[in-house]
Order: sequence, then C-alpha cells, then structure tokens
Amino acid sequence: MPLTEVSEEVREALAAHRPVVALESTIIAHGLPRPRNLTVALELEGCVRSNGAVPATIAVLDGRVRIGLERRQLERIAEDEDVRKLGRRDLAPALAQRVSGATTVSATAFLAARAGIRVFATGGIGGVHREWTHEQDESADLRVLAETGITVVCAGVKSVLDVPATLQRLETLGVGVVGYRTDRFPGFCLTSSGESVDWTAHSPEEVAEMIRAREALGPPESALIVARPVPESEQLAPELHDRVLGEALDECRERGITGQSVTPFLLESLARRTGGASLEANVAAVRGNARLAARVAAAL
Ligand code: PSU
Ligand code: MN
Repeated sequence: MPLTEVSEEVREALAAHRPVVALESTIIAHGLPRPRNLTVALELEGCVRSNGAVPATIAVLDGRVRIGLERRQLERIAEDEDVRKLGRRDLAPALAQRVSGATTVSATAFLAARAGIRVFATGGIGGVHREWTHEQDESADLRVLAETGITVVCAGVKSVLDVPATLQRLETLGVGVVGYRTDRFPGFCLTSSGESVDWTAHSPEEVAEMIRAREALGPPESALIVARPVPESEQLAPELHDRVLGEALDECRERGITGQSVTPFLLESLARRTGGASLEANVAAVRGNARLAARVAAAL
C-alpha cells in the first residue's frame, strides 16, 4: 500500500497472526473534549493490550495513512485543532494535499480491512439522522460497512440518530447485527435503544465462531456489527437523555449546523446539557467495546 505506514508492532503482529484491534481517531479528535480525549485514547489502547491484542489506532498524518500510532502521533491527533475529520471519500484528497486528519468509522474500517485487520472497536457508529424525510443525512459509515468485511464492536448507533431507520438500512445493506449478551439493540450512551436484534452472542468465543462461519462462506463482503450495551450502572439516565436530546437537536437546527459538523456538535451539546454525564457514558461504552474487541480478536 503506497502512502501507508504500518507501525512495526502492528506489522509484526499481523505477520505472526497475533490478535490486532483497529481503533478510530475521529472519536479522539472530534468526539471527545480536550484534554480528556488524549487520556481516553491512551486508555483505549491499554484496554486492548490488557485483553490480549495489539491496538492499531488509525489516522492520516502529513498525507500518510498511519496504522498504529506512537505516543507523540496520538498526541497530535488529540491536541492539534487543525486535524480534519476524514471519511472514506476524503482519504484521497487528504493524501494528495498532505494534510493530517482523524479517520471516522468509514475511513477506519476501509483502511483496517485493507491492512488485514479483522476486528475494529468504536463507540457508536453513524447512521440515518432523525428527520431524514426533510433533510437527507445518512452517515457514510453505512455504505462502507456494506462493502467491508470487518467486525465492528460498538454500542450500537449514536442515540441522536433515527435508530429504527438505521437498523432498516443495515438490513437492506446486508450488514450483520448481533447483540452481545442482549436481545435489545444498544443505544450508545443508553443500555437499550428499545429496538430488538435477531441474534445474540454470549461470549467472545461465540462471536469468533460467527466470524469464522462468515469467512467459511467466502470472503465477507459486508461488516458484522457486534453491539455491546453499556451496563445500566454506567449508562446516561434515559429520562435525562430524552429531555436534553430534543434541545440539542433544536440548537443544531437553529445554528444551521450541517454536514460533517452535525455529529460532533450534537455530542458536545449533549455533554454540555448533561453536565458531562453523556460523555462519561460514551467513554464507558468505548472502553467496554475495546475490551470485548480484544477478546474477540484473541479468540479468533
Ligand atoms: N463514536 C463515538 N464518538 C464519535 C464517533 C463514533 O463514540 O465521535 C464518530 C465516528 O468516527 C463515526 C462518526 O464514524 O462519529 C460519524 O460521523 P457522521 O455522522 O458525520 O458520519
Ligand atoms: Mn452526516
């Protein structure tokens, strides 16, 4: 892969078929406030390591794709305000213009799969935004997950989205959805979105068995979502969530926020309106996902 640099640690792990877990960087640069974001980024890598896998945080630095970041590279992503948000379609212009950017789920899943990484952990994936009948906004994450044979461990889709519509899209796109120890689809910073899932896995080994079965059917053409709920003790209080979400959506509309800024704005607005409680639930969810992803990768 030209223009791509895989860290020595990740390269060696992949060559030796040792477990590797991809981590995205948009959540660090645009999803969490500074300076907490750097602490979380380091913590996530620690969660992956202590559960038996090598973390591969992915980003674009000075026009080169980096798979596996060193400490100072992670610091740049967390601290530099000029770091752009890069979806799958932004990769080529970003490389050509030698810029630095954090990769979203769509860009990370694409780059991870190309590098031979089979498991990826994040918070909540993107999806179909509420009021999509008026304003078309569907995350590029969905299209890429429809075309990328990777397993994504997440806490469902972000609760600011239209969850039923997103689940419908995932079905149409052929993306597998499995609840982890639950028959409810998780709600990102909420334990449950209220929607149900058709399949449940009860252990990392069982998830690994599903991945092997997928691969036995031929190279997987679409992603498998392993949806792990944040435990009730760590979730955002649902009444509080429902109360402030409407306000956050109104604020987004009133301020005319559109495109790539919508999701970071809504996450920030929710955190502000819940006194940081949504942020804590978000961090708890990602941490748990990183741990589970490492165990799944190790079981493979
Ligand atoms: N999960 C989080 N926080 C985030 C994201 C996921 O807990 O900030 C990011 C991911 O990078 C995801 C992106 O791909 O939000 C979705 O952005 P959009 O809706 O603009 O596609
Ligand atoms: Mn969007």
